[in-house]
Amino acid sequence: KTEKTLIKEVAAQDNALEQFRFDVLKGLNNTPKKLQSKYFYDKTGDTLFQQIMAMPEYYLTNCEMDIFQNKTSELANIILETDEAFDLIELGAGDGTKSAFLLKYLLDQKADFTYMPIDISANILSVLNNKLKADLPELNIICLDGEYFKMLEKAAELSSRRKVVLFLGSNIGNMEKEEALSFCRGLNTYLSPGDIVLMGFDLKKNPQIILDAYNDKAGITAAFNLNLLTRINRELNADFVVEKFEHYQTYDPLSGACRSYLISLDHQLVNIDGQSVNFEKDELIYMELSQKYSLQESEELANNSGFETINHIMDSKSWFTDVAWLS
Ligand code: AVJ
Repeated sequence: KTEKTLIKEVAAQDNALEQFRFDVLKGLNNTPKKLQSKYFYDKTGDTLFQQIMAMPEYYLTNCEMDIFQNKTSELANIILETDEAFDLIELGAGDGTKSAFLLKYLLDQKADFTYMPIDISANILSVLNNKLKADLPELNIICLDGEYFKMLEKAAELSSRRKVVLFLGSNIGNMEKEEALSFCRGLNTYLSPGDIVLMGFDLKKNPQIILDAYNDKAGITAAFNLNLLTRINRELNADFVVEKFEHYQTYDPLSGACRSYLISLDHQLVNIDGQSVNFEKDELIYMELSQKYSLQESEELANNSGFETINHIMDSKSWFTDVAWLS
């Protein structure tokens, strides 16, 4: 590495920390108070999310695994409709457990492609990279660590071939519906006619099943939310007493919005990087949205952002769907 690229990376890190500080202080000075769930994923957060994916209540991963394991050829046929070489860009790749099935299948078919996983966590990308280097040594892989659109831009610079974009796991659910719409419109501007998006939607279903997935008995989801306070303590020199906050989860079956909050159990003052933030007793911090969709709502999202729905593949329970869109 040249000295120049090293300096750039340090600057990018400083920038990320400065952005984190700005977003946290802005969010906690807002009414109602809120924090962004994209900040859940530090090293501990990555591990907690892997534990969530392994919980019996968190059906999402099992459902999408069912699709990637048992309907691999259907997924691959959408991508291999033309035999032109392509770049496979994955937004929010995480540890890539599901995508690995598709990657292996594509390699077995001798498809010519480069895999470009994008994630906000450099930690989970290195986990992914090590795993794929060992399991699929013949795979071409370029890891991109950062925010979706910044890294999409990088990917677009690096790629001159047709693009297939994976956005799995119901990551889209973390966006409010209007945000999801502008996100999909933005995504489409990076694509050319004929490019493909595969997007994972968690479907509306028995509301109790959804609530249970985000309100597990073992308290892992609670720990996942509370860990952001610990991260703020460490990285922003703050003094949250984590025990003085409690996780609270809601699901509204009419709108499909599943939301998590932290409740302040006392009146308390928290110091963040020299600034004091007041919490009333019972005051909430809004933490995360995990939006659920009907199949029809997913199609409306496609239509309103200039995509054509070409296929959708469901798990055996019809709880989750991976939808294929054509740009
Ligand atoms: C990674 C955004 C898909 O919203 O279901 C899991 C994160 N939060 N349990 C989701 C999450 C609480 C997850 N996504």
